[in-house]
Amino acid sequence: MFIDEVLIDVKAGDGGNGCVAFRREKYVPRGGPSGGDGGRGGDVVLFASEHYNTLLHFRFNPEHRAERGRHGEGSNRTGHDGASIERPVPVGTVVRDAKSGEILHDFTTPEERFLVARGGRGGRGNARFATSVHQAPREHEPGKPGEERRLQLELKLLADVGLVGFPNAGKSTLISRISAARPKIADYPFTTLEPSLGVVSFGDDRSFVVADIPGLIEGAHLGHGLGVRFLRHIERTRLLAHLVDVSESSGRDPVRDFDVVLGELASFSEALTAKPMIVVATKLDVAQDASRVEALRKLADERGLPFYPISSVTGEGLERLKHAMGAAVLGGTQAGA
Ligand SMILES: Nc1nc2c(ncn2[C@@H]2O[C@H](COP(=O)(O)OP(=O)(O)OP(=O)(O)O)[C@@H](O)[C@H]2O)c(=O)[nH]1
Ligand SMILES: [Mg+2]
Repeated sequence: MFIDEVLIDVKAGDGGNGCVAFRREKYVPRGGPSGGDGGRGGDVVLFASEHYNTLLHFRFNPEHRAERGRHGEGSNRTGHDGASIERPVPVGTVVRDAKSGEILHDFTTPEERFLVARGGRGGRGNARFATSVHQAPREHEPGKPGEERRLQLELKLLADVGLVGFPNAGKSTLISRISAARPKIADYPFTTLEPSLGVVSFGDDRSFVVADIPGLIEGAHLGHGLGVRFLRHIERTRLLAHLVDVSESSGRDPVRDFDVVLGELASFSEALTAKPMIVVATKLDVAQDASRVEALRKLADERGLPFYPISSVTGEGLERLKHAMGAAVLGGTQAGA
């Protein structure tokens, strides 16, 4: 199961209370105050881990509490600090305060750490309140409560190129041809139910990451099909590759398909439509009717978008497409190679 959004509750440990005590020893009359301070409560820390690809591990485990600080004791003994807890999140996780919606942190690199709830300070024991004119203080402080908050965790995959298009357009087939990813491929809509990533290597040891996401249909922003929530995974890409099936067997109008998908992208976020886009005509091997390909090419030309006809079956156009993607995300002069 691919879980990309969860709510969790975190609670740092409370500080331990300060203690009231007086030294009582044989032959030491009127021993001074000796109440120790409370220990500090433990923190709750999130850290980015490459071993996690989803937020699934939080699904049935939504509460995370750190240990409280122990109370201070007599003979000036300070209470032990509570142990902190650390929880892994996948790289690409955005942490929000669930109440205000404010973004608290955005995990972009492995091993990055972020404190989400600070442990409470321990209270001072009465020994700390003694002065020359106040030699038997009874003052002491309770520990401060640990921070407590509800967090919304949202995973946004970190990919360079996002594949968008209608169901059945050939997105998964393409990623399986240009990377080692092996997503499910089948001749029916909505084969892909969750996003996946593929690493594409090209040139001399250079590589970039492509995201395959579920297909979009008209009204996806209203919840039709699988909806548009997966689009969050391509929000951070630098390039969108818009795949359009130009084969006859699809029985679809490539130009109309293109505009429908564009409309769905726009209704999700204007920022998506502002991203650089390339148009990829797919299934060239079964596109006998050249007019469909040409209609799409014309549309791409009119909008100033680069156009790449391919066949994932014969391999036609794949090298060129790969290099165009690489050049767009990594820069350099590889385009059209
Ligand atoms: N002839 C031919 N068939 C292709 C080509 N690319 C994909 N197909 C076929 O088209 C069908 C759909 O391919 P997928 O890669 O699963 O399509 P998708 O865009 O990932 O579809 P969803 O996951 O449902 O959104 C499969 O039967 C593929 O074998 C191609 O270049 N030529
Ligand atoms: Mg697919």
